Amino acid sequence: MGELAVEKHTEYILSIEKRKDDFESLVMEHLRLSGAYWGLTALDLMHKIGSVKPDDVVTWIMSCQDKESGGFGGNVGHDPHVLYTLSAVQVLAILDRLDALDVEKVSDYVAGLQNEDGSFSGDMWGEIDTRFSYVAICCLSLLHRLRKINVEKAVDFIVSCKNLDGGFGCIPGGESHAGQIFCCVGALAITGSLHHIDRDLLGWWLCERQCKDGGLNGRPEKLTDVCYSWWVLSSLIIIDRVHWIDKDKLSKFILNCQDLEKGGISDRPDNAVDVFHTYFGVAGLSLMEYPGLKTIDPAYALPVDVVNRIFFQK
Ligand code: GRG
Ligand code: ZN
Repeated sequence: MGELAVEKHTEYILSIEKRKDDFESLVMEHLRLSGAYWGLTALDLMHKIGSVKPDDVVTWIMSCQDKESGGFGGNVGHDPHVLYTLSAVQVLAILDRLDALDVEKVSDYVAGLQNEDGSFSGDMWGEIDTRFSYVAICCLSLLHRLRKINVEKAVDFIVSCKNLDGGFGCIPGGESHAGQIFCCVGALAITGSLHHIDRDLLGWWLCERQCKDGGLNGRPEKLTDVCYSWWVLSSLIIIDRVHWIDKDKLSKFILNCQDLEKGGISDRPDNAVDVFHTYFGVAGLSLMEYPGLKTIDPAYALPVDVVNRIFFQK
C-alpha cells in the first residue's frame, strides 16, 4: 500500500494529454474539459501545477467556448453544457486566469438555464437534475454573479428533492445518492441555506456508507468506490459530522487503489486507473488532511487558496 505516490500520479496525469489513441483518451474525448479539471486540480493539490504551461491550457479552454451562447462544450466544437462551463471556470480559477472570460456572457448563459420552478437544465435540451443546480450555483458564485438567478427559488427546488432519510435525489422523489447529496449540500452551503438540512439524520445516512473494507459506497448495498471518498466526505465536512467516519481505514482503502508502477488511482483495489478516480482519491485524502497536500474546499471543489483568492483578494 505505502504512501501517496505523488511523482507517479503526476507523471500519469501529464501522460494522458500526450496519449491520443488509447482507450482512456477515447472515452474521455467528449468530456475532456472535465478531464482537464480533474487532472489539473489533482496536480495543484499535490503542489505540481507548475508542470503544465498555463498559456497552452487557457488557449485550449477558450477554444471550447461556444461564442454564440457563451457556454463551454466538453471539447472543441462540441455543444455547450453547464457541466463543462463550470469545469472551464474552475480550471481558469486554478490558473488565476479568470480574466480570460467575458464574465457577463458566461454568467448570462448559466443564468439562462434556470427554469420557472427554480430548477436548472443542463443545456438547451432541458434535462433537469440537482447536479445542474449545484453546477450553476457554484459557477455563478465563483464569477460573483449569483444575483443573476432567483436564489430563493433555486434553494426551494433543491429542498423539494430532500427525502425522508435526510438525503437528496436528482429530482423530487428521486432516490438518495451520495453524488446528488454532495450537489445539494454544496449548493445549500454556497447559498447560506444549510438550515434546511437535518445534520444528524443526513450525517447518519452518510457515515453508514463506510463498509468493512474501509471504503465508502454511494447508497445502501452498493460496492465501495474511491470517488465516494469525495462525494460523501465533502458532504460530512460541510455538515460538521466528518468525525463519524473512520479516516484511517478510508485513507488506507484509497492508498490501496494506487497503481504504484504506472501511477494513477482506480475505483477499487486492482482495477484499472483513470483520471476521475485519481482526482477523487487525492481530493479525498486532502479532505482528511493527508500530509503534503493542499487543502481542498468541500463546497467549491477547488484548493482553498484558490477560493480565498477569488473571495478575499478583490
Ligand atoms: C465539481 C466535484 C464537482 C462536481 C460537479 C458532475 C457533478 C458536479 C456532480 C456529479 C454528482 C454525482 C451524481 C456523482 C456520482 C457519480 C457516480 C459514481 C455515479 C455512479 O452511479 P451508479 O448508480 O453507481 O452507476 P453505484 O455506485 O450507485 O453502483
Ligand atoms: Zn467511482
